[in-house]
Amino acid sequence: MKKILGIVLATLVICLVVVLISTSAFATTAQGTGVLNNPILRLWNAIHNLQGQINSGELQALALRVATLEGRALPDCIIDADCDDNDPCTNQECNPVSGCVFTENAQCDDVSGAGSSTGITSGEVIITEFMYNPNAVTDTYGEWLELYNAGEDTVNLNGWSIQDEGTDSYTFSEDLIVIPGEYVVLCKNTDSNVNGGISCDVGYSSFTLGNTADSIILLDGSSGVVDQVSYDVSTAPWDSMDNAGYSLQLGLSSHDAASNDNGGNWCNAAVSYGLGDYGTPGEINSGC
Ligand SMILES: [Ca+2]
Ligand SMILES: [Ca+2]
Ligand SMILES: [Ca+2]
Ligand SMILES: [Ca+2]
Repeated sequence: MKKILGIVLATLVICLVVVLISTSAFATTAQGTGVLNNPILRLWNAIHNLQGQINSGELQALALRVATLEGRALPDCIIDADCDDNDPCTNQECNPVSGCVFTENAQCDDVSGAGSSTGITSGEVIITEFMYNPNAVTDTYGEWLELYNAGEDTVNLNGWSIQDEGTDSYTFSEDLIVIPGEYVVLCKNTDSNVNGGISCDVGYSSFTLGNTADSIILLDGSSGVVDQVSYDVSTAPWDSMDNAGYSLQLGLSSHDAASNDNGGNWCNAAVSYGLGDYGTPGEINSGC
């Protein structure tokens, strides 16, 4: 029995020594010769050296030498490591041979609109609320409108536009991703210090909401009409909602592009924001 215990104990001691030798404390070449006999230590040092080369840029120099030997140019991204195409729908990486490689990511699966390669022309983005006649600040500062993604596809509003029946027109020139069930707020002025206290997702210009009658027409990147709302607060049923400082909001049971054509499905907001005007910019409507 004592012999067995002795053998077990000796085995444990040997294992402990091997583990100690394999730790970073021993993984140096400070033994004078610079050469290590122990294969485990050599492997350990090789890994550490490779790590150091990657960090120091020596890997780039190595890639350049390989490229030169193969008679091809070194991809630019090896030098400056910048492959960003500013497309939120792709991930990018630098391949040392072929250069920048872009792959579509899950963020924009089934995205419709600009920047998409899925071919979907429009989602069900609808107009759900708008402040046509603010009271706390002037119209130039305080007009805004709210869109809602009532569909099942994520949408990128880059390239989309808003128009009226006249000459007002604004085209969005930056990515604005709207996932299903999400609201976005478009503002005449995006500075919450002067726009009445609204947090905006994007600003627009060259587009004004008339204080009596007007239209909001939402077009996708292919100029297809996604939604339209036309209002006239001088006639029924809109006239009952003609109150300065109150947004016009779509009833919660009417959140589709056809139902919002009917003024009877709209009402004044009942919740105040910022400096005291009423509306729920970027949030679920307060109900009609
Ligand atoms: Ca106005
Ligand atoms: Ca207008
Ligand atoms: Ca409509
Ligand atoms: Ca709202």
